[in-house]
Amino acid sequence: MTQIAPTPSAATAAPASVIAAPATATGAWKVADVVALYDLPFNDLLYRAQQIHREHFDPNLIQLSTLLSIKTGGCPEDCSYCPQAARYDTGVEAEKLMPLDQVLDAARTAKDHGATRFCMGAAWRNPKEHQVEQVAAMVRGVKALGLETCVTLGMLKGEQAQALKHAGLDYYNHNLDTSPEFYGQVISTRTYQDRLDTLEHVRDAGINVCCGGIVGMGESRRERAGLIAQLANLAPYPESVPINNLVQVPGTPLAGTEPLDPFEFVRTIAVARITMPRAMVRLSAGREQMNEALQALCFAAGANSIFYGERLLTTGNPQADADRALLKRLGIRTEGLNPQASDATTAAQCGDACGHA
Ligand code: SAM
Ligand code: DTB
Ligand code: SF4
Repeated sequence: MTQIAPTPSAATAAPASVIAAPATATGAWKVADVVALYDLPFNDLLYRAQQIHREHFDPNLIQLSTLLSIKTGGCPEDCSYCPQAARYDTGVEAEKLMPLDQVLDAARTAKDHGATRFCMGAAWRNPKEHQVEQVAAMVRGVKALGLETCVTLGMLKGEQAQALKHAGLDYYNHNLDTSPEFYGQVISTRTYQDRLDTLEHVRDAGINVCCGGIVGMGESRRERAGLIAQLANLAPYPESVPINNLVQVPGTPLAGTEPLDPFEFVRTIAVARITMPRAMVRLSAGREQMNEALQALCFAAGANSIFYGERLLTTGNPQADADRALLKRLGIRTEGLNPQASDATTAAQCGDACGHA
């Protein structure tokens, strides 16, 4: 039975009893229940998301995560959204794996600017054994700076996940990207099950799972709900859920897609927060195309992390000083480094939103 309250008759009725938990005996979210969340009046949805957010997190604290593309372009996959797929003419040139010292320089700079998480991405279908070793060295070095580490390298085998765990990796990012129903319209070179298998290897190795998706690819609301239901029904659900708004890159098949209604993006954040209460919900790609008011709504809906720094992997992101100014106007503080970390600086533990640059 779906736990939706009857429509409140009085204008003052608080929507406290709208869906807050999966209705099935197994605790699984049905797509219909997630659609019902999406269908709530906007204010009711945000109210519920705020309540849940406040139960588990400080609503005025976010994490700054900096991304680095350690291996850019030339990817053999056909992900229709991706500027790094070799088969699309996007102007992204294929590069070799970045040397360790350059990666560590970038991580130090990110830390000096106030990031506490560093995510390294590689345009691979899957890494080879020697590449896992090279990335493991990067993980060790970045971790030694006191930063939280995340990598996204494509499909992983069980032993590869274990090697990364051994290097101290905190999170592995591998997105489901969209619902199983819409998936075939976006990617043909790997299956949904391939993605679930990689997530299982990551989970089994004891690495935190970072798994989310992209909206604005022309999917329906039901398909967005299908993605969220898949994520929320992973057992356990991911510790980290990046919600990307498609960055339309000329040359990719998805360039020219009708942009998503911005409020639908905010709804997606809210629904992710409600269905995965303790996850870090990351307002990820697409921020450069959002105005400040929209980003503020995303924080109100339960987003508690952003990518910070002028570049995502190959596309742009807001300027760091503009982000710091926005957070300051909103009274949002940024997470500090763990003081136990080997090389943590006091600057990064500053309690206000001024940034540390
Ligand atoms: N190659 C690896 C893989 O796909 O598993 C890791 C890197 S890949 C670029 C990481 C994620 O970035 C993708 O799964 C997708 O969700 C996101 N992404 C890529 N291009 C994007 C775009 N144009 N807009 C929004 N998100 C994008
Ligand atoms: C994720 O979900 N989004 C990030 C991160 N994980 C690796 C990547 C966004 C990429 C946007 C397109 C680009 O810059 O190439
Ligand atoms: Fe390759 Fe990853 Fe881009 Fe897909 S998303 S084309 S696997 S880099």
